[in-house]
Amino acid sequence: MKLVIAITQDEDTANLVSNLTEEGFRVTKLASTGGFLKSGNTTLLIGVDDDKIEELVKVIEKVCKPREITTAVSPMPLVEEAYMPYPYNIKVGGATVFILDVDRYERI
Ligand code: 2BA
Repeated sequence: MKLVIAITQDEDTANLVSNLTEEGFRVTKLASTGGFLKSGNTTLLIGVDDDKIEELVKVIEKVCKPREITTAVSPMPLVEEAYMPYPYNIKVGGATVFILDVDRYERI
């Protein structure tokens, strides 16, 4: 069994959770915050049998679309004196997905 941790954009969450539950996946949704943009995103925990992983990844790929956003957050550290708000375009998502081995799974 695997535990999939998928960090997704809030805009895709409702659609993704619906698609996953319709396909028979069990999902836990957590509100999270990206460290770079300091804005909300969603972290999904999905426990899944090994033979279902590719199916799961396909659903995530289908629903979660990359978006370009404009932010004043700099990708490079700036010294305070040199700080000047400047709009940057950043491509966010579709999704950041971690796939971990599960030692043991119990539903009690
Ligand atoms: P944030 O940390 O808010 O990052 C949002 C987007 O900002 C990232 O999109 C990336 O395009 C950019 N970004 C992040 N850190 C950067 C940096 N040091 N320099 C330049 N650009 C940077 P994504 O890569 O699609 O990530 C979306 C969200 O997924 C992240 O939100 C974070 O919450 C999570 N994430 C991504 N990679 C992660 C990782 N290795 N570990 C834990 N969480 C991760």
